[in-house]
Amino acid sequence: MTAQMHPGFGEHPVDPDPAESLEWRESFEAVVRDGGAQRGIFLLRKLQETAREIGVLSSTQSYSAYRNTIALEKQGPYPGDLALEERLTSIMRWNALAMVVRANMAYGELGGHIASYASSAEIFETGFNHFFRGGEEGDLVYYQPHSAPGVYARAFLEGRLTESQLARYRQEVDGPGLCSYPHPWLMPDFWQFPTGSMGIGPINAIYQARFMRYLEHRGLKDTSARHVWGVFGDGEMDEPEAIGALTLAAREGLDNLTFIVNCNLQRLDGPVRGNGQIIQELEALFAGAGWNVIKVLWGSEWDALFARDKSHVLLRRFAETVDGEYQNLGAKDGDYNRANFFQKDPQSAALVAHMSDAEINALKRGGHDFRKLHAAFAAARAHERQPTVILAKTKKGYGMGGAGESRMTAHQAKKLDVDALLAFRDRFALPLSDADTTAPRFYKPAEDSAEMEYLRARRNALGGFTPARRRRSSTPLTVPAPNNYAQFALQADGKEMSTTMAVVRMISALLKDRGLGPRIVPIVADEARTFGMASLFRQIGIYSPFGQHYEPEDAGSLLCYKEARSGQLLEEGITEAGALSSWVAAATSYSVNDLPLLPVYIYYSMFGFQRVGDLIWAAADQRARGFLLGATAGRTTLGGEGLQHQDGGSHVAAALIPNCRAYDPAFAYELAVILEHGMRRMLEEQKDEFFYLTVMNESYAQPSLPPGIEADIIKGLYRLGGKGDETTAARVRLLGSGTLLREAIAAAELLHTDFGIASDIYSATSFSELAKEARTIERQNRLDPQAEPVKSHVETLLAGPVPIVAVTDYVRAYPQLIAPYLSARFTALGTDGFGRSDTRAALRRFFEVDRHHIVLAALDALAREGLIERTLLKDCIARYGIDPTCPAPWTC
Ligand SMILES: Cc1ncc(C[n+]2csc(CCOP(=O)(O)OP(=O)(O)O)c2C)c(N)n1
Ligand SMILES: [Mg+2]
Repeated sequence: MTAQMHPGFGEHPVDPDPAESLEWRESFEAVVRDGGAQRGIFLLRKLQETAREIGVLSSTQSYSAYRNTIALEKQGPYPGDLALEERLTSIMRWNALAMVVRANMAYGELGGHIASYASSAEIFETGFNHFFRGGEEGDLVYYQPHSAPGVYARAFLEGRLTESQLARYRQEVDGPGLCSYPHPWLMPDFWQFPTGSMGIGPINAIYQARFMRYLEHRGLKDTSARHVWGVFGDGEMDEPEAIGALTLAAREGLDNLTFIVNCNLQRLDGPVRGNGQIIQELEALFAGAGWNVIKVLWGSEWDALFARDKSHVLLRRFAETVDGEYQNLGAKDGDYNRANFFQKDPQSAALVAHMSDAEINALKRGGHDFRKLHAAFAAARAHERQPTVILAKTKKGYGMGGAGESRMTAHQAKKLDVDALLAFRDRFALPLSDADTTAPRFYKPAEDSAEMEYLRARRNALGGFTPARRRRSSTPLTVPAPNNYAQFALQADGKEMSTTMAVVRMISALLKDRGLGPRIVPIVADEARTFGMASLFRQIGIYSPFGQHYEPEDAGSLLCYKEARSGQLLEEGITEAGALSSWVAAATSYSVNDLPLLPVYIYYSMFGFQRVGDLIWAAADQRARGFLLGATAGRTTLGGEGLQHQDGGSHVAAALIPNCRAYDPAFAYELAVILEHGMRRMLEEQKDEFFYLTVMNESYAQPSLPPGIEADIIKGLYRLGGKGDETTAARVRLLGSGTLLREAIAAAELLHTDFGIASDIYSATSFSELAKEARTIERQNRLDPQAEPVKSHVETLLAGPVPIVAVTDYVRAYPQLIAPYLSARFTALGTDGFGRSDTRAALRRFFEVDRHHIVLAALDALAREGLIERTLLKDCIARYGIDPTCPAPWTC
């Protein structure tokens, strides 16, 4: 090892004076022998202090030696039947492998992973046999996604999945197949947590554990017995989400949380840290974040070697070995390991001199050793006041031999040839004939075999099977009547307010409802004041597991910053990913806890679908029910904030999520109608959908709800009124959503007074809802050619040839969602391009979505239809001072 290698974990510079080093080491050992460990630690601390004082050390080393954290003498006796568990694990391994191989023998395109579960089988089985509690109040386990075949293999033995389901792994379309990764949407009775997109599992697990505490502290549910486990990959830990919330878990003392990171040292393409040591790096990271770290690096076979290694040569050799080399050693045989690991140092060579190559080969990594794993899991479960991470060192593709074990290409291996299948069978002593092995057939021991009885007994002792998911809550929530919380909006009588103010007022009122109030979970990411929610601080309190250990600066004020153990508001700080994770924990509580809740997360709409869109996609997969409120929405309505804040796209992104129902209401009464509808759908009818509502901070006169339009508001479009003579030929239809509806109304006025053109005005509360229904009906008509074609709401309401101009504060793609269903000329105006800071009026002029540009677009449409002279456009440009030489907004 040279000093030129990449600095960091695994670095071990050449010792310039070994004799002097030895003297230091011997005197330290002598001190500890005579004065005890405490004395040794004291001296080390003093040395560190001195080193810092004289400037040779800037910080302390934040990781420990490369060995198991739990010493042999602390390991405790093994409480299970090792032989049976090993046999069961071999069977799981086999069935998981057979599932992938069979699918890919039939259809090479299906894919799947063998090597990941092969490396984590012992980790999973330790959990399943001893720790993961099942049943209604069981533990919550976040499974590494591409180890799903192992979870299916177990469910097969448990009698929860059939052989034909296993045979349909990754073939879901025509029958009860098994999905690739954990997807509650696709297997709603089985998977609880979607983890397929790396990083989402870890952050969701942390906030789930935190949410368990929230429920407990608020007196909503006793969750004290529930533990949250997450099995993740070492490569996955590079995802910012995976590690972004570690400090929260430590800060809030989440000892109900354990991560097990399967450190097989590899990810998809190659080693996670070829030139370093991922385990040491993760130890430093987790320990630094305040976690309890347990390393499980070496199997029991090493114990005897460690006992004889008085000079700690093994630890030195481990420290010198980088992960790329560990992987290579893992792929090779005992003789290679002897030559390239042990014989690098005469002392370590001597340690294994008496061992055969086969015995060296059999020195396992800790993550494949039930005894070591069990000790670590038990220690994690018993540990108090901190979350625990178990760093388990394994081999990727363990047991796959030349077909994958520690191989660079292990992750991609999906097929095994005949010899590899036979070798796997032999290595794990599976009772399969050659024909059954090469088929390959699934294997299930007889129901009355010792293995099956053991498996069932263990699950019984742990309260039932896992994973298992509840579809509906047993007691749905009742939604209060709107006059209890939204009267001011329904009968607004022209009062001025913004839709943000309106929604906050409705939520504040709902919070006071006896039944629903306590079940509302308001969530903010450090923007409560922005949205006028500061009064909630005192009204419901900010959740803090520690209460409030200080007198707030504003104590005594009506808006004072009150933290409380029973606080209801989740004030997440500046982490949209964290806030979204809290939202999903609350939004799936109907299933996870049989306790329906109504989470309302209000945030800067730009930092939602765009910033944490993948977390929202996962929430949709998880069948979340709740409200996402995209506040300060729209690219021109949020005046001064500029390019990174002004949202012109979230409605397009929301439209891509099948069970997301998104609305861009203009008026407070629209909002009230949608809020009520959403609550009924999610809480009373228990529909697995969630609502995205954009709300704005522009204050304007709010009309009262006209009679009879509630259903159309929900469908996405209603006629608000008209301007001018009903019978004029030169007539347009103006559609607007959100605050831009008001520009459409103003444009109708101008068209009438300045050009004598009549118009109909429509409020489009949701282009995505309109499009969703229209495409459903389009398809229905296509598939039922005998029947008279049915018309969708948008086709009915906007029938005929009168030109249509639609304007929103979003990009044109949003209103264009309805274009295919219209027979009239359709013009969409929108805010395509980068935002910038200025006044609303200036921005609307810039993006050409103000009343003048709407008039111009209407005249253009009418001229193209031959209904007016084109010269009117020139008049319009001149009259309103429109600069035709301006570059297109999306080019500047
Ligand atoms: C966000 C995201 N990026 C990429 C992938 C594709 N992917 C799936 S598994 C994998 C490698 C995982 O390595 P690691 O976390 O170390 O798990 P191992 O299989 O080694 O246990 C990758 C890149 C993904 N699923 N999600
Ligand atoms: Mg890995």
